[in-house]
Amino acid sequence: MLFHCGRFELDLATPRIMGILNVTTDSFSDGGAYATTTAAVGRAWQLIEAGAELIDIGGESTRPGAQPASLDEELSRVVPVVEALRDAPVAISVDTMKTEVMRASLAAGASLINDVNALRAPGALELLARSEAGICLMHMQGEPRSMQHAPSYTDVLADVGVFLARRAAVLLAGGIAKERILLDPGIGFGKTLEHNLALLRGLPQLAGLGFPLLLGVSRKSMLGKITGRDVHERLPASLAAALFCVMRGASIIRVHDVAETRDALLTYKALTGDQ
Ligand code: 7PM
Repeated sequence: MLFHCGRFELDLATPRIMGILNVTTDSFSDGGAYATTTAAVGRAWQLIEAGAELIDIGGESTRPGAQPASLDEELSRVVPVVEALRDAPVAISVDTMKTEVMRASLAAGASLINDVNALRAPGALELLARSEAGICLMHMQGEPRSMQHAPSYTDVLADVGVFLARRAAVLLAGGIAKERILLDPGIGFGKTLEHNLALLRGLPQLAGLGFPLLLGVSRKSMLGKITGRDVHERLPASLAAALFCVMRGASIIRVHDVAETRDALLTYKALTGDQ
């Protein structure tokens, strides 16, 4: 299945790596290391050289408890970086919930909108319907500030699946081509460890919705709970999670550690003999 992502067409028969580029000041793992445009662009090229085929630029920390960034803050952090990368040989994705940030990012050359709020902001769907960019629809229960207070579901896999199927149907009804849509269960976004484990074990069921899956588990607190490791000591756990996600049907893996994940995926592919 070919994924249409702006000027890029990605054959997702082979799992792809999306490198994370946090340009926030309080991101939970890079702690503002790339808060200036120059530093961010330098990091993007490091990720590209390491094998990332998509770069996800996030200007608003969605850490549990994080205060929302202002529109101006988010625009000033993200747009210059997207512009500086507009001719890069990889798809530039912007991780945002704000329609105005989506608009400015698309104008600056972004090929993918990664929306943890699944295009529910006013005007977001209409904006994307007038674009060719790819779209990732992610599930989140509540909002970043409060989502981890008391997550609860009747049946987390069914509930998340229904939400994603409904959002995808709304996009299709809005004239957005199926080939532009990715689905993501939103690991860590309003979920307990048990909820996250159920979603990961149930990926084949989510893949059955008929859209490629994007998964972000890299360095997340669920891995800390399992291993007892601090956020910067979670590479082995992140690699194990990445391979598990690919084995269960994920097409795009969103990670901090691109070179290490690339080697793990190449080894996995050689061992399974899959195409
Ligand atoms: C706290 C919690 C801080 C989570 C940072 C994060 C995803 C994403 C993020 C994901 C998609 C992080 C996340 N996670 N977009 N953006 N899927 N589509 O690990 O899982 O950077 S922010």
